[in-house]
Amino acid sequence: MFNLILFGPPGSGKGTQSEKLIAKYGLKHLSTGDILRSEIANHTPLGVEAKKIMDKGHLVPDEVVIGMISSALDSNPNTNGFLFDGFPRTPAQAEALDKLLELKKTSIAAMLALNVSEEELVNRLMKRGETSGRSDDTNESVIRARIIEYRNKTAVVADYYNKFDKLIAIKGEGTIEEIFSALCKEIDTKL
Ligand code: B4P
Repeated sequence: MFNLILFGPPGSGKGTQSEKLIAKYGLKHLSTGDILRSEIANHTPLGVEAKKIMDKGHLVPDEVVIGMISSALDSNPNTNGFLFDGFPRTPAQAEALDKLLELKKTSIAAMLALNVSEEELVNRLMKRGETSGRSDDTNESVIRARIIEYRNKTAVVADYYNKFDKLIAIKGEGTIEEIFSALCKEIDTKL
């Protein structure tokens, strides 16, 4: 199995680039944000609790997202590999992911980290909020809270993968195609 993490702050292009990467490399896309939004849309008890947290721009508790990823891994035994999008977002999630992959006798090949300035992040998310219907994209103070949460709890996850020499930084500003080719160039060296 060939497993990648697409990493970066909210609005850095993870969801956008994931769609293109899974099509090119035949990986299974696992986005914790998408799984949570599907729980919300289905009004499950998990979704009702998650919505309250996401609407404040905060992170959902580790045990909830780790449980979601564990079941998603079990449900896809025959995949070529996984593309993790928006996960792991804390060091505890990163450690749990390593253990889950070890049980499946596989590991992370690389973490691709998209770097984007804070003003560009806010602009992109406000723009998406005009059409997406996502309640966490329409209010600038919630968007800023998500960026602060990223700085305080998530940015450090890059150091975790850097220790294992798996971190690859990518410029996340430019056209979607330019960023996609920069990502592919790096991924191709790992195949
Ligand atoms: P996510 O769903 O992961 O969403 P996100 O961080 O907002 O970024 P996303 O990937 O969707 O956006 P993209 O950058 O592609 O998280 C949402 C919430 O769920 C979190 O705040 C948290 O509460 C919760 N959550 C999720 N995972 C969790 C976890 N593991 N632990 C705890 N809580 C968790 O795109 C943004 C916009 O930019 C788009 O409109 C796109 O069109 C545009 N764009 C993309 N590339 C561009 C480019 N090159 N130029 C211009 N615009 C571009």
